[in-house]
Amino acid sequence: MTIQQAIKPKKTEFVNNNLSNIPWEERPIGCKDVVWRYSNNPVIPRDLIPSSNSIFNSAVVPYENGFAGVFRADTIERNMRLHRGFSKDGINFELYDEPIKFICDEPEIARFVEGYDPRVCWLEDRYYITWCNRYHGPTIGVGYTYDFEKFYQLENAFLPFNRNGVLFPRKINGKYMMLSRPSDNGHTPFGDIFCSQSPDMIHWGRHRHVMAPKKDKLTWECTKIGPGPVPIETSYGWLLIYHGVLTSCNGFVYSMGAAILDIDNPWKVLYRCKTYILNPRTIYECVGDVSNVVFPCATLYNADTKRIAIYYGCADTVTGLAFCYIDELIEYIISNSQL
Ligand code: BMA
Repeated sequence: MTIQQAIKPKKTEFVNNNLSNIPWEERPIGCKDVVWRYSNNPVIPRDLIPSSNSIFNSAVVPYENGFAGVFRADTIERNMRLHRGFSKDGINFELYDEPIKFICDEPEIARFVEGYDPRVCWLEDRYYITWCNRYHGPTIGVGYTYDFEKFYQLENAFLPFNRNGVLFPRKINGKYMMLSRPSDNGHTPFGDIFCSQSPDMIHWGRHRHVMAPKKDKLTWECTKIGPGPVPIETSYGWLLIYHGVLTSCNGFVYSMGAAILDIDNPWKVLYRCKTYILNPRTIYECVGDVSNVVFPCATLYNADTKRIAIYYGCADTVTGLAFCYIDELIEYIISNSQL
């Protein structure tokens, strides 16, 4: 099977319908924050599987009667690998110790096995996975699964160097669309978000600039920004949760921010919240392999209850959960917007 054949849609019996029991905890009494943390964080400890040094920056989606995910686990040799896992409640996870092995008929693509910072997007009939894939430097790997058992790998979306590939959950104007953050081969002291289009998930072009860091003064997002979870479609536009980075005298500080993008032209930013919505404050966000990092990679959204659960990496070590109400978050973004 060639990569081109592999993307032909197949019938799937798996339905992405379980949003009723997303993890949830009400805002603590006295807390006024628009986003609040799960009281029992972290939900995924660093050593959940025998091979892991750390499990963070990971993606969870509804699957069958519970949840499934693709998880970034760095090994005790400090290799970066993607693992699959399942959960009944979105809080207690079982991960496979064996890393995901993508089925790929292109040896030139298949021979690179390093992967990190996955996002998972239900799109049309399958779960697409995008991740930071090493190919002569970081770039965006693209693959898919129907069942979280077999995983298929497509072509890399872009030339190196690029990180944080995030798909929109439906075609827009007949095209697949992906946000990403062109980078360098190291720890990248810069970075804007771009939006690219594709007719077939293989060929990506029509690149449009979305947002730059706010460099004019020292803000929480003055060094670089990158898209986080798959955007959520709302009547105001696409709700984008993203990360923004400040360079302090102690190094990078990664916070979580939010913006609303135009529904048909998602490179147009309608609202952009000038404050962060979550920043590193707890011990598990401030102390770890890389201190002072909150890095959102997935949300679960229940449109009936208007609840959002956000999965985010904490200090490049463990995985945390945070919560918000979508209406409150949108109101917060709009009333604190500064483009
Ligand atoms: C970024 C990525 C993330 C990581 C973050 C903080 O460049 O590599 O995986 O969480 O740095 O170290």
